[in-house]
Amino acid sequence: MNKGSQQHPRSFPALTFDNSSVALHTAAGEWTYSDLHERINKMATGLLDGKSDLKEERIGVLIPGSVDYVTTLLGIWRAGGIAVPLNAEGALPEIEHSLTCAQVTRLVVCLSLDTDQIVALHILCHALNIKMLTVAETLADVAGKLPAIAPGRRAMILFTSGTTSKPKGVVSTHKNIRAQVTTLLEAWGWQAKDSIPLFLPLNHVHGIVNVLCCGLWIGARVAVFRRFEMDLLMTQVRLRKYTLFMAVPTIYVKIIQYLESLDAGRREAITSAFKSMRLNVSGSAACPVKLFNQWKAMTGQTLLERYGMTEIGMGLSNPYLGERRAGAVGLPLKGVDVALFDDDGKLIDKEDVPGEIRVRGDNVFLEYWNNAQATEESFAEGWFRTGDVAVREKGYYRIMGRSSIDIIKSGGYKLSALEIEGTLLTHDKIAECAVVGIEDETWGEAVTAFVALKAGQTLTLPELKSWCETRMSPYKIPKSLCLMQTLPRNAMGKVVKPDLKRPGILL
Ligand code: MCA
Ligand code: AMP
Repeated sequence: MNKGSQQHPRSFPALTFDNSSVALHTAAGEWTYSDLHERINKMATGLLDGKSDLKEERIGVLIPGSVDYVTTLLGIWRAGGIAVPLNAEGALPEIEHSLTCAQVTRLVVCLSLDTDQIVALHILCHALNIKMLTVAETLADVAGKLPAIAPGRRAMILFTSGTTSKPKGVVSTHKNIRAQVTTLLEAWGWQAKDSIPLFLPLNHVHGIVNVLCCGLWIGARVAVFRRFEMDLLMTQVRLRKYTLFMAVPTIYVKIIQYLESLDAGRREAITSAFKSMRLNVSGSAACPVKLFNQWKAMTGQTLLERYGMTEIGMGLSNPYLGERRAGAVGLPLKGVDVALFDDDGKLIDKEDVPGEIRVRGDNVFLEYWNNAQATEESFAEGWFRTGDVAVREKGYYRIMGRSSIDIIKSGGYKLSALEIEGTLLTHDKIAECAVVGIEDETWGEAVTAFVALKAGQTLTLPELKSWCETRMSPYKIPKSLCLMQTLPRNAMGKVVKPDLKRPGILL
């Protein structure tokens, strides 16, 4: 195993590899660790543009999965900047929020984005006084001297939805990322000979930390896809290109549906390839027991379910060796303190008593960017308050739900009902609305809008969806619309959302 992280404790270890093994496999070709190492250092040098250190300048990254994405992310880290990865499929108002909130001064884009999107980004960046650049024009001809980065410095801002209407910027330091990576390397037995596909969005911890950073840290091969593409991915799986597979439950559901659509021979070729892998991991949302059992029956793989959050990386995990229990998220990872607290903020030390999960450790983020109040409110006596409720049963944690009904998990994405409601309320025809997540086999929860229209107005779901297209990311757009005369409210005038989540409400 490469001992890079020990030789160079201050820089991201991917940059300490310098050998001819394949680091990245992309549609455009393969990149060895030496190639990547050199390219990242040239990018860092180009970003520095004569300066000795970026000193935590925020640099946006709007690039789909590719060598350019990796070069930019690690180039920013190497030059002392803060990377702000953005949703390449996000709507313009969302991108604008992230850019302004994080006070981004430069945005690295990829010219293969849609032309209309590039034009719109140009106009936006001009208005916000942000310099837009590409990787090709930024790469220096030769790598220059790069700064030493102290571990406590800020490395990344990821936007996450919460109980407030607009997403908040979660700031992680180099030390946080290192802690998040190294605990997983050990827990899941990562090896340099591993090979893993990366098809998850690259503005979230799951794709960035669990797959990309872990893979590059250990010296493994990471196969980067522009996005999740079933046929392409399954072809590679069938060719037995991977030893590891990490995905959200929705993706496992979609693969099962895909496999069921194949003839027996092709299905068997893929299921046996999954069977031969070292490990299949599920996370970002609850893995239903039914899915766990279906996957095992179909592929022979016992899914390893783990629990994490943007603010903490991973906190709990079923064991790599040992019992992987269906419906449970296992035990605290090494170096991560996890405990349950009751409503009065008292530690729960008994089993079978539900409480809020709170987390401590080097893995826990530093702050919400420029939001001291939200940062302060999210900690209690040094513990980060996740807002998730769990119970400990026979040693293992089981997630029971969230303390806020306004957070929806759809296909692994965390969404704020309030943010979606805020946008819907700007629709001319909508008088009042409430957004909830309704249980759904594919998505986990499906965004559902309950709407009361202004007098004399009509609105169909297709009309609403097309109106939403330029205003929110595709995965936030309501999957169902339920028109009501008025919304159910309690004596205080607050919408009674639990009534709207009742099973069968949409029938
Ligand atoms: C796509 N659509 C969705 C979602 N994704 N709708 C609701 N929820 C979604 N998650 C929309 C599409 O825009 C499209 O709309 C329709 O659904 C069908 O799209 P389809 O092609 O089937 O889906 P897809 O484009 O293949 O995407 C599905 C996906 C994707 C691959 C599961 O959602 C995904 O990558 N999810 C993973 C998110 C993730 O990595 N989360 C980690 C954050 P229309 O038909 O109208 O055009 S959590 C995290 O990082 C923490 C730390 C953790 O614990 O891991
Ligand atoms: P995010 O803020 O996008 O990082 O999403 C983190 C949230 O995803 C957590 O607070 C949980 O609500 C949820 N989550 C992650 N993993 C699991 C899991 N295995 N089971 C249930 N919920 C999960």
